[in-house]
Amino acid sequence: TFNGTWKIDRNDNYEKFMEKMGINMVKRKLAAHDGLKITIQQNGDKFHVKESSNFRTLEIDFTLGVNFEYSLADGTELSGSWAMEGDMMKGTFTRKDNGNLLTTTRTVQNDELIQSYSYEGVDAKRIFKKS
Ligand code: MYR
Repeated sequence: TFNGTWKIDRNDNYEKFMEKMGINMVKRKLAAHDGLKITIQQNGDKFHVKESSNFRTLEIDFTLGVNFEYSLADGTELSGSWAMEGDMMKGTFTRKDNGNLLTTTRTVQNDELIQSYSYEGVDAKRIFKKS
């Protein structure tokens, strides 16, 4: 279901979310149009994710239920893991700088990948189309 290359189509409340994350206005404006593309390859409980945007290109490997480190484009470091709950990926990450929780989910609905984010009571979504 998740396998393939997904290109950002639209955002929902993403600017408010980034504001809550403490990202300044200039960076928020750039990040709202980051052209994010993610390629997901799932093999059992192992994932390989290629991420590319106007900011950077990187590749991430993780295993469901196993903690790993991930840095946001602005350098903010997270530590946490993904788990599968039914057809949904659920990520639980902690910011290393302040210990706050960031949760995220991924689902595929009507050929779209919907990633939700939640931080300190602010929810956002980024919606991707298969490319
Ligand atoms: C991946 O599966 O793509 C790698 C791990 C993702 C970790 C969680 C991503 C949270 C990103 C939040 C973006 C917030 C920007 C302010």
